[in-house]
Amino acid sequence: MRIRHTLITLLAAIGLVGAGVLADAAPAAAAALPNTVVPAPVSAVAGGSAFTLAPAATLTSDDAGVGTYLAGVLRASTGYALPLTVGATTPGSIALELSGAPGSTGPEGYQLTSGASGVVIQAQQPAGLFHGVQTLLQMLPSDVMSATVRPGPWTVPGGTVLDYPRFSYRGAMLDVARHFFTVAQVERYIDELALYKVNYLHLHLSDDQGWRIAVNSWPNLATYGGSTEVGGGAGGFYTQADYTAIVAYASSRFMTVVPEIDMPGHTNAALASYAPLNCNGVAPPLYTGTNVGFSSLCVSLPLTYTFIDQVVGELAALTPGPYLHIGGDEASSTSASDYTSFIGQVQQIVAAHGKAAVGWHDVTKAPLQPSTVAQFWGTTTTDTNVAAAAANGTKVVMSPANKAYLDMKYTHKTKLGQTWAGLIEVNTAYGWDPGAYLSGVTGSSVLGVEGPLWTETIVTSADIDTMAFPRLPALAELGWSPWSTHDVTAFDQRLAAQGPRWKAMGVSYYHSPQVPWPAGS
Ligand code: NGO
Repeated sequence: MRIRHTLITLLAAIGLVGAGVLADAAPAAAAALPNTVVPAPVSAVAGGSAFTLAPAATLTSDDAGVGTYLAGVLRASTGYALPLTVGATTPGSIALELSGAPGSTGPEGYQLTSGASGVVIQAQQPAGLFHGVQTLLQMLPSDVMSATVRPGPWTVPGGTVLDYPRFSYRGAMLDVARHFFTVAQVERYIDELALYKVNYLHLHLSDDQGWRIAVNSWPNLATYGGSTEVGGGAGGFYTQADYTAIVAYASSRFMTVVPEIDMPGHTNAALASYAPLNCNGVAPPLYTGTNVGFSSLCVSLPLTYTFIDQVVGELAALTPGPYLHIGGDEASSTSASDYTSFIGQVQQIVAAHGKAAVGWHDVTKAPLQPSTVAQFWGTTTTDTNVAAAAANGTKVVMSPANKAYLDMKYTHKTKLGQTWAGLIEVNTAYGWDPGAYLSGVTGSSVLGVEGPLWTETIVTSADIDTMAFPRLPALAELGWSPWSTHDVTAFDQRLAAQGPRWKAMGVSYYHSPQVPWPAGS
């Protein structure tokens, strides 16, 4: 106990006990997860001396982008010069190396070693360095996330972290159709997601209330179909240059954009923009309410497929990632046979443009191509169509609405959000195993996890932050961390360490009573 107390006193002296590092370590144990890191690493062994970043410290990196990212964060909060050398042969005080990583780290993992002389992060790919950098930032005091100079000291506990993801797909969805969000707002969310090793950003680009991406061959979609939003506001749309900027920004954070054009339902904005797309040739009015299920593309019309081919063609050409999301949810104005025929044709169009289709799990009612991915958004733990598809080889992204929907209220008192799938407190969002949740959809059938944020009630970046934090980190942890690390008490402690970081960054978050937030955060 005395050793433990001495250690805690030491850590308190360097300002880390507030953030919880090692505070719960067993007295003599070498192996202890740093209590500050979300998602929990595969292994974290404490040991050796701590490292303190000095004013004269230097940075080296084998990847210019990741080095520049780290330098940007550290220079802002420490005020140190931190000169960066790319491709140096002698390691700097913090060295990011694309060599020496154990094979187990794979394409996204890393090994971080911290000792008196410095910190070394080794990875096989730049993505691994980036994820290692996020871990390093979470091992530093929370003030490191401040945009203005703070006093420090900037100490990292000594030890070794070995880490890599459980699932290859760790996503977040932002609905930019119900309310439009600017490029800057999307980039802000990307930056927040990147802290938790999220690697897919799914953009819900079209719905009944708005069409948000310029399509050159069908210009009215954006200029007219994008001219409003839920509640009747002005809406907006991304030019193709805007979309390309988002894709590039996401890529700089090792995040792949998955664009969604929802169809055959959720298409009122498109049907309102072009009368000939309607079975009766009459364009309906724009829609600013929140009902679902009333619109459908005209499945029997040849023009429908010309339209989809051109829209998908332009979007696929702008999208470097492998996936294009076709929606497919809540097509209650489309007959079952029309739906099957439609999903069959759309999969072929998407494949012809070199992408794999993703669809909300409703698409499992139709025969699926081997490359098509289903995104489960149900509220039950059994779904015979999804299970049958999985048995047939379909990969599934898990977004159960009663666990993963970031637009559900936390409690009845939450001002924003909806309740149709239930109330989702942070421990509810954390309390399920994506690899064993849905009957018949286990193991290698599960591609990963995604937290969708629908925006019927979400208007500002502060609204996004309040609904995503702290639940998004819970989902990110389910996607990244091995199930063996799953422990709600330990998770809540590690989550608590994020509070002061969000405060330092100006991120609004829900102060869940389930989490022991440090005083003042
Ligand atoms: C459903 C519906 C969306 C709503 C959302 C609100 C899916 C896949 N379709 O999820 O249109 O915005 O619920 O929670």
